[in-house]
Amino acid sequence: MLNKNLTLGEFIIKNQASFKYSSGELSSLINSIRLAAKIVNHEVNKAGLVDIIGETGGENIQFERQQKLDVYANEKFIKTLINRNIVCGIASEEEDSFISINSIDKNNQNKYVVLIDPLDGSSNIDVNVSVGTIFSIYRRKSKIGSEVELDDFLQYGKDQVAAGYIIYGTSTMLVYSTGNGVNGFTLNPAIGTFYHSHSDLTIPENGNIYSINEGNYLQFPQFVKKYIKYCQEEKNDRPYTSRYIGSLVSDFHRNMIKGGIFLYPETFKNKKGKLRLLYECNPIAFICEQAGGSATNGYKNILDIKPTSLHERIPFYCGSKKMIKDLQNFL
Ligand code: AHM
Ligand code: MG
Repeated sequence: MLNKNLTLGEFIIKNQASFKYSSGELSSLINSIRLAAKIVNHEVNKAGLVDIIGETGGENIQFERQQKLDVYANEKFIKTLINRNIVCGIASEEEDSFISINSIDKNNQNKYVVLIDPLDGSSNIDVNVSVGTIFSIYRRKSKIGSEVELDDFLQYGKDQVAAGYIIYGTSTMLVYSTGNGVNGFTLNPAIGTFYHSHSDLTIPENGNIYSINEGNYLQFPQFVKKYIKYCQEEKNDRPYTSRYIGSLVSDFHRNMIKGGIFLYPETFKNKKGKLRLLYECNPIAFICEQAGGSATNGYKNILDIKPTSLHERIPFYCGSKKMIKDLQNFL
């Protein structure tokens, strides 16, 4: 049951024992993400006020323009995780390669690696649209105390020990799961505290929202085109509506609460899809499945796909179970 006075810090302590590798390390990790989230939130909220918006002029590994707040969020999350001596490796959408903490601190004995998209949807910042942070946590596979290896990051999504996101929206929320359901926490900005606001979040089995960038319609695979037409047909049992923010965390969060499907197929421009398996699709798919929904690349469950490189992209469809099934019927 929801105790509305419970803070995220208290929730983490209370639920530590239910986590199968309960040693306190994962709790500290989530606590450090909570801290970085507050710092980034403070900066994102005043983005319209200070001269921080704009491009750095640099390009990240995917050759996209970086916004200054991307860089800021990337730095804050990485610094917080390193300073708190909580992880053994970090991979970020904004970094070309992963960071091995043992190359900084030879005595590091930590077990977890974190993969992070520090500020997703950042092209939306300068028009005051919600953006988000997405994170994914795994236990390392290589020997504790040694340098982390690429394989520590290229794990199946189903092996995530925790995943979540922060949505910097009309209110700021942190939503996460350690594999025992999904819980949401809303920030009271006046006192800087996240309160437990959404207990055991579940996505409706069926929904009426479809979210896709229809500007790319002509480039979509046939089954997606057919599905969109199916959603647009006027039938009483199919009262669909289209909602697309262009900010994955916000689009997914709305669909999880209301029931819906999010689609990002391959296009001529992005032949393998646009979204990244490790930083975006896996953590969102983990939350989606924990909430009772499903996530696929069309053919295979996202969480069952073996990653082959850090910045790999894939087509991504996720949301209410029945809607994913309907989509797959057109394959
Ligand atoms: P980003 O990681 O460069 O911010 O891009 C990811 C974002 C997602 O948040 C969103 O779902 C998608 O890109 C929108 O792409 P498009 O503008 O092509 O519809
Ligand atoms: Mg992103």
